[in-house]
Amino acid sequence: MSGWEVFYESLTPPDGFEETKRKLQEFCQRQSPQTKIVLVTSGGTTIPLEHNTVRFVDNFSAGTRGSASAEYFLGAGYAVIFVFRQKSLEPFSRHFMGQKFLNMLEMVDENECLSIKVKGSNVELLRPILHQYQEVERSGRLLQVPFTTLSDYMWLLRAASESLSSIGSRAMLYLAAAVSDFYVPMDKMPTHKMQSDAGPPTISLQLVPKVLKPLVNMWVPNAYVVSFKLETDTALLIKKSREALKKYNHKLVIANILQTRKFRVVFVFPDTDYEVTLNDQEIADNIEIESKIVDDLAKKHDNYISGMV
Ligand code: PAZ
Repeated sequence: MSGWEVFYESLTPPDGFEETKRKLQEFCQRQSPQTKIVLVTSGGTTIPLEHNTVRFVDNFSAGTRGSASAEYFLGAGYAVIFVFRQKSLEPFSRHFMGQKFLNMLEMVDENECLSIKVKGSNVELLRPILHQYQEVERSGRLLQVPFTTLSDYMWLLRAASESLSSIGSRAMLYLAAAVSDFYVPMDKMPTHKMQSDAGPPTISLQLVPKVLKPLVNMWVPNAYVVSFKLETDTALLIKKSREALKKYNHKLVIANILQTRKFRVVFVFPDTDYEVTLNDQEIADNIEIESKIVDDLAKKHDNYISGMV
């Protein structure tokens, strides 16, 4: 068995996995024969430190990239499988997180009848979002699948990829989730909450095998696969992205730096690369970089489907 197979054997599937797998297959079969389907992964995986998990290692990702991109893919006519970290941002509802939504409302007391209204200009903000959301609900073009741990993510990624294999080149994978490179194997994890009176724990992390290889070569060999690369050291960004393309043989790496990811990414191909950016005016106008990323990718995907690349 190869490294990734041994790794999968050691992982427990998430609760309700068989039901989720059935939903994924049914979702792909239900779409019309021309519809393109994109799998968007979003948010960060956790690494449990105990079987009865009280503590875990997490990462910064809020799911902004993934949830915004999912919306733009829906706007471009795609059906979307959104595999996301539970409690991270989701398409549509992301616009109304925290107190933002409450601040859009006002109470109106008319003739002793109390009602709630959307305040003035917020109507204009809400209308297109609600409109798109309702159309997506009606057409059944969005399937949301939550994960928490690295193990959940791995099982769901494989199941979603395999469901997509039946639609060949009409499938795109847009792997924006921040997936841990390290984990604590099940057999190295204590059953119960670690106790401080046992002294400071030594936690030994192991490397997560790269599943992009089986994904590209075996699970969805005809899909348009796009991965993301996040770095904090600019000097490594393009080099590491090219190495990934060479190793896994997929179509494109979208490279970004932690601090500038909201207004600059680099599309890296085996022999070329270019920037996609927002200028000051676009930032002031609240344009999201994901709209540009998705616009560009949808064109590339069309060319790929028609055999032009
Ligand atoms: O979720 P978010 O919008 O805060 O961040 C997005 C991102 C930086 C996680 C994504 O653009 C990305 O680069 N994902 C891959 C990370 C990696 O290198 O594993």
